[in-house]
Amino acid sequence: MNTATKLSGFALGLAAMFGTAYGVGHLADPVTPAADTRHEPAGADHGSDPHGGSDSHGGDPAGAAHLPGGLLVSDRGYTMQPVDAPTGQFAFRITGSDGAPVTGYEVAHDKRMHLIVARRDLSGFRHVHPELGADGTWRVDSPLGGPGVWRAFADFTPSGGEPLTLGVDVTVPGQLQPRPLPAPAASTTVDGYTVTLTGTPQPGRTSPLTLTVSRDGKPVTDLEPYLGAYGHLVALRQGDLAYLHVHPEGVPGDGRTPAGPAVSFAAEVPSAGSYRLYLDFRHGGAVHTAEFTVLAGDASAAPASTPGTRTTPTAPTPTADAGHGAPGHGHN
Ligand SMILES: [Cu+2]
Repeated sequence: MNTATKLSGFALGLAAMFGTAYGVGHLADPVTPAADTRHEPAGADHGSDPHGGSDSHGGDPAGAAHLPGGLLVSDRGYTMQPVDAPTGQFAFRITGSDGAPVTGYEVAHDKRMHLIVARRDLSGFRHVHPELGADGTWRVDSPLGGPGVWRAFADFTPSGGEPLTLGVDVTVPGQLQPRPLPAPAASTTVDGYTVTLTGTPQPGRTSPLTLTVSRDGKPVTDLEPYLGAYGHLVALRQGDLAYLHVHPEGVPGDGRTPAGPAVSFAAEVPSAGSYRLYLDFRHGGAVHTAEFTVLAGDASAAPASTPGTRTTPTAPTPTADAGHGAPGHGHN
């Protein structure tokens, strides 16, 4: 058996054992092509290691039911599969438990499919709406903004089913320039608008978050409905990009929800830590995205801020760890 075959077989074994890590380990390889060689000593240990903890990390169905959205590429029988697309496009399918592409979807927030992408350093957020082909393939002008490993989230509801968010890693080749996560701030600007955040998310309970929009020092009171609301808020957790779609309070035209300047949300985050919030709002006929970093819960509990190191070619060890599944797995 040549080395390449052996390593490839080992990688497949890892993928089978740590199904949820497959997307990271597999798709990170083009960015860090040397990663496979680092598996070899680990693989040699693997055979003699009783490896007692591994079962608790692999595909626990009860555990998956309690996970935040977007961490799994396959859940409840549905799987997100990127497919080849012409340059400049992004295409994927959702397959069902029979392996066939799903073609029936419910409309939620005005659309049958919400595709959200962010690079793994939490930069480059985009929220777009692909078109469904008769063969079950979703296509859209590529929202992937530059080199790196991106997380693509499909937020959808299959016909007759429950809402589901699947996530898959997609690699854009090229020289990666990781960006540090911006520091927490209560105010940000985008496209000439100033957006101010009040409220702090608290783990395990619903917390009010209010975003207030102004322009040139004046409150904006004529926000335009976008996807059935005056704002859409997505939160991504630093470290694993757990996905939270936060629902606004009230809907346009209900007689009590103002068209700005404040848009209110009820947010519940799954843990303390750093999150990046992305508010989509519509004004002047265009959709704008305001971004914030927030610390949820006890700030001291936040993980060390080392964004980008996992996908930096010069920092191979963390990337190799990512391919081995959950931190603390102990596979050394
Ligand atoms: Cu959407």
